[in-house]
Amino acid sequence: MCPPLPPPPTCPPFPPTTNGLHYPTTSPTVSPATSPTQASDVLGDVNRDGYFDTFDVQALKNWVAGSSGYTDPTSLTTFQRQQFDPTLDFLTAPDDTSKCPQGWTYGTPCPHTQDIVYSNYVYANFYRWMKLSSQAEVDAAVVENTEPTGVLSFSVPIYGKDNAVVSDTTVVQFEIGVTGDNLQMQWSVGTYVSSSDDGVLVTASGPSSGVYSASATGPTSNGNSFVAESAVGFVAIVKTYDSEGASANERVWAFQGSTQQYQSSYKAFTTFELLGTTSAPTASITSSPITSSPITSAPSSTPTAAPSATPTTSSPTSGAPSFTPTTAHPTTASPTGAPTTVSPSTSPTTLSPPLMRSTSPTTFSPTTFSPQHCH
Ligand SMILES: [Ca+2]
Repeated sequence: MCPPLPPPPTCPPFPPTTNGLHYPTTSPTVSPATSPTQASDVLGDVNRDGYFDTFDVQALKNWVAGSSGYTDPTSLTTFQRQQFDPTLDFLTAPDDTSKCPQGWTYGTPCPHTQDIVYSNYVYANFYRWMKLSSQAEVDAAVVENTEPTGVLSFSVPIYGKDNAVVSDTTVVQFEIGVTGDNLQMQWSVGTYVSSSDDGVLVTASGPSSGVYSASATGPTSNGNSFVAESAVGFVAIVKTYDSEGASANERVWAFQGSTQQYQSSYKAFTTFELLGTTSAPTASITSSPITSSPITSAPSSTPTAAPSATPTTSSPTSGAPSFTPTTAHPTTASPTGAPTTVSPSTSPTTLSPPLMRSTSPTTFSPTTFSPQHCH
């Protein structure tokens, strides 16, 4: 049986300070600015007390659970709400909104379970903050590609849990979803690692003021120009090491997904249009047809439609033949007046002239008289 608890101490009006300063005894006379400046924004500071610590992880849990006092984020700053989502999938909305807490009506960025885990892992120094807060910022800073023969550049700002630059325990790699000749782009900043399941992998240089970067020019096989490609994916992979220089599966995170991360699959953080030349055709023109036989069948010997019993025109288009000649006279010219032979023939065409007389003379019977004066 425990002894009864002693009575609680009488609390002073304010808790004691640890830095020797004294709390004010009167209320401030000037209201704070309604929109805190960006300079006061601390990565991971969900409860906006100026620090990132386990209270922020707990606050994030409360928001995901919808605990009392953690259901209406409208009074929070935009930056504060972005700290709900350290995996940055609010930059690929509406993907993020599908993960909002049940009944959440405040849109993206949404707090969800993966963000609690991520925040906790940053606190444990396994993960890092990637400091990007808008699609415009992503478009402006992550990828730059000005012309086919120009430089293709990538850069992301990465910070540790205390919002400071970490250089000795962090490796940042970029996975660029190019294909073909572009896999052989020439890296002038950063170190080529290998081709990957979904493109090419390069270890970024840096950090310089927290920014890790890599740059490349086009492949030599295409005359140092890139080959034009659309919707090329960009993935940033952040890998950390402990003080012994060891890493582990749970120290690798890909924004938004890569087979380089344990049990993850490729998902671009952003995509871009790679300016470039058009590559030459990969196959030469063939002179013979692609198919060995015509693609249409031989014509049928029978028509597909039966002839109609009724003509489509009511009468023939040409008139019936005329019974009367169209010309009144023969078309041949009149005979000429001159004989066509030069001289008459010496040989009559008939052997003898036609007889003018009858071959049988007309006979007359003489008149007979009786002798009367014969002496
Ligand atoms: Ca905090």
